[in-house]
Amino acid sequence: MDLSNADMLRMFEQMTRIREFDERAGLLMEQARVHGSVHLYCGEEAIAVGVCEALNDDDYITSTHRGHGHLIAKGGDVERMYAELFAKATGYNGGKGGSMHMAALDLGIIGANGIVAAGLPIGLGVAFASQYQGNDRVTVCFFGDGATNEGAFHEAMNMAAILKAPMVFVCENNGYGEWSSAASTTSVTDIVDRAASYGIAGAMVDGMDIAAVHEASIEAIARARSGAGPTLLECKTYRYYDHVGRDFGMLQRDPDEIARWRARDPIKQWRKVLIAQGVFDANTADTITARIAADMDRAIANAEQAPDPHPDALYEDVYSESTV
Ligand SMILES: Cc1ncc(C[n+]2csc(CCOP(=O)(O)OP(=O)(O)O)c2C)c(N)n1
Ligand SMILES: [Mg+2]
Repeated sequence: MDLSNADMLRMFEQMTRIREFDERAGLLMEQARVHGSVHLYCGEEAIAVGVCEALNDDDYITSTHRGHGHLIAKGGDVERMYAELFAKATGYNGGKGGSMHMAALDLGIIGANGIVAAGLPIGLGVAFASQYQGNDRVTVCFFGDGATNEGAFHEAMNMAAILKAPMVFVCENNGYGEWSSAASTTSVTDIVDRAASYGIAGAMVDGMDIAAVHEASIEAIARARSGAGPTLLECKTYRYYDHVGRDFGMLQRDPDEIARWRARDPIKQWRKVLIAQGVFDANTADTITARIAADMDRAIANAEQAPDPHPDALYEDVYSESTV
């Protein structure tokens, strides 16, 4: 893997941006300043950034209910994202979608999705369209371990294998679906084992190690782009906070388990690598983090003051079909 200093720095900045965005999103939910719930990506940043750094700008992603990290990694503008949480007209969906439905088609972001595993068949459709149109775009579907127990996962995997669809299935295995452990709901320990039953390539990586995620993504994306078919990429990771918000009080997780994973924090690990390689020193790293934190505070202030959607917008972007 050939990463320039600029690449490594951008990856650090993007992970930090996601962390700072979601720490604040959790706080805004607790303060009841944003509408609806937010599912925080803290702890999982290396996956979104490691994968999206390997994509071209015109490639596609589908996301999940825990989608802020994917959107930022694919180039999402944080002020427009906060505006969407505040239900403002300047939000990505004009304030009508909220956290779980943000989409930015011009960035190749087909959409977050509140329906677990729904992004897989949608992504398959997008990948099929690319294949049909003869362009070389790749589609990445992000989803959790829980999603792999849904019928939609299995149907999409099978059909993607048959079509040799240009896509990569990225499973973020954080060990939990809502408040249930994967061990109590999922028949395999390693989700990657499910790739074999569809005859597609599989790879498993440490999702806390951005270099490992990135390297595996480059290989899987190249396979998809060359017409050799999809890959199931399992990234072992951990959700620092509760299923919804920071502390919903629904799950008593073992504090040692949380501490063990936090000790392997993806941003801290990458920061150490960059310092060791002379990309920056500790002071510069802190300055960058402080700058990004200040950017977030500014984005929140601007987004919160943005105009509400005009009542006339109620019927825009709405589709319904009548047979009457
Ligand atoms: C089809 C469907 N079933 C159930 C739910 C409720 N639900 C929301 S998130 C979630 C857990 C998903 O777990 P996982 O796929 O591992 O993602 P994670 O939250 O861990 O990132 C469930 C069951 C839903 N939104 N959609
Ligand atoms: Mg999970």
